[in-house]
Amino acid sequence: MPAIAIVGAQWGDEGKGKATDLLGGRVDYVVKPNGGNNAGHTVVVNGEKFELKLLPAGILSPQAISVIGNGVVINLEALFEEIDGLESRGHDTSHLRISANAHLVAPYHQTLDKVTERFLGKRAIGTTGRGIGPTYQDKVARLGIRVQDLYDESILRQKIEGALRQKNELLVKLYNRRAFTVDEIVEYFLGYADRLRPMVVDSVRMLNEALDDDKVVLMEGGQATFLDVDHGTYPFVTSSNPTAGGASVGAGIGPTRFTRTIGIVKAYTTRVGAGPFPTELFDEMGEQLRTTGGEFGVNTGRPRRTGWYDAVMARQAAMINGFTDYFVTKLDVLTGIKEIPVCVAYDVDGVRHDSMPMTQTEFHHAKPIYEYFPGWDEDISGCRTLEDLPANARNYIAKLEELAGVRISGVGVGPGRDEVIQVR
Ligand code: 2SA
Ligand code: GDP
Ligand code: MG
Repeated sequence: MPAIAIVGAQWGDEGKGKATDLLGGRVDYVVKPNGGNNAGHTVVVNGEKFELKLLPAGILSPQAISVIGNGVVINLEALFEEIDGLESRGHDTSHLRISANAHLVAPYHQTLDKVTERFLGKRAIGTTGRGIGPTYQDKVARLGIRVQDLYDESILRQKIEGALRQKNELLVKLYNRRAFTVDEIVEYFLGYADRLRPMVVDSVRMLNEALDDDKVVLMEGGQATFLDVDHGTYPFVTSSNPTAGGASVGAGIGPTRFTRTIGIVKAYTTRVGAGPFPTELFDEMGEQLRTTGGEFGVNTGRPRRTGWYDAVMARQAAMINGFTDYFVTKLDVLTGIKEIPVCVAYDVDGVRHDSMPMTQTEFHHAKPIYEYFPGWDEDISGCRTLEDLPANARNYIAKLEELAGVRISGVGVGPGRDEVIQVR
């Protein structure tokens, strides 16, 4: 009954999509437990590139059932756009299931996301503008609209009336925007109801019964540990829990059923949006990582901020998620760098910290303390075992393993599905 979680260990875009795709061939269910169409996963299969946002990357594994879990917020327009996009490329999506308890992103959530960011000015979070935060806000405020509401029109109408009473007040009085009418929102949602209906399931029961039958269920986290609303660099975070605990809640699978939690970590670090980033590079090296690594948002196209690997974060993420193993991606991007710095601790106002400081103020003051490791020049994209790697690359991986205190079970050496070293 193995339930396995894949979790981003940094600020996202570590290559979770690729890791899921890689394991997807060997699992029975792939579940997205959190987030929405703010996520962006690029998966390259046989040279063909797929950019997934709302759909789990598992959708590319036809033998696995793909599930959008109860913890996800769904933009129906984006959902069908993605489904149509895949179908038009000859990819079957009939194995997609959607939780009746998942929440729906409404047009007013997207407007609110954008105007709130503008309102915050210099304090803006740098959200993806997809309405994710406002939808989760409504979920917690008990003003949310769920998938199942589409199938009871009178309930749907009542809920939308309730939500709009508050939203229109905000939009009109505070943000000087137009009010939404109940009819237009009801119409918007009902326009998708029939097409959605065959996919809607009691996903919690389905997944737990599958585990009872010894099926393998893989949870594919969106975003990442340091974007977690509880454990991340608050307030510069997303509005869900993209950690292993969040995967348990967002799929409705009890924590005792998890046998593995895999942290996906890049061999360097990136971040999109605002917030502290101790190892960030502002020089040509930062630009080199961005260009070589193709570090641009899948969803918004925004250039990602880049910096060196941060072992303090890796240890913290391992602790929060109880990682059983790490999968290090994009080692190939470091090829050609003479000496590779790795942040092993922070200097916070003259005091050394080997673990994450307690407060946000301290983290904002954290300066990286680096150790330097010799680089390599050889093309490593063809390596398939650790032994194939140049000695310095092998040494770099061994150091990351030692610093994180977690076994490294895989190393990415290129974007392709097969460009990976699986460590036995
Ligand atoms: P939001 O929209 O409310 O979730 O934004 C809040 C913060 O969370 C960050 N965030 C992300 N960071 C990295 N990657 C994400 N997905 C896309 C990708 C991003 C893109 O895979 O490339 O295309 O820009 C993602 N989603 C949310 C966000 O930047 C805010 O800092
Ligand atoms: P996710 O959000 O964690 O799924 O990651 P993204 O898909 O947003 O970003 C990761 C990017 O790195 C994608 O373009 C992947 O194709 C690419 N990628 C994943 N693993 C590797 C790797 O080992 N090497 C290289 N060069 N690219 C990789
Ligand atoms: Mg991404």
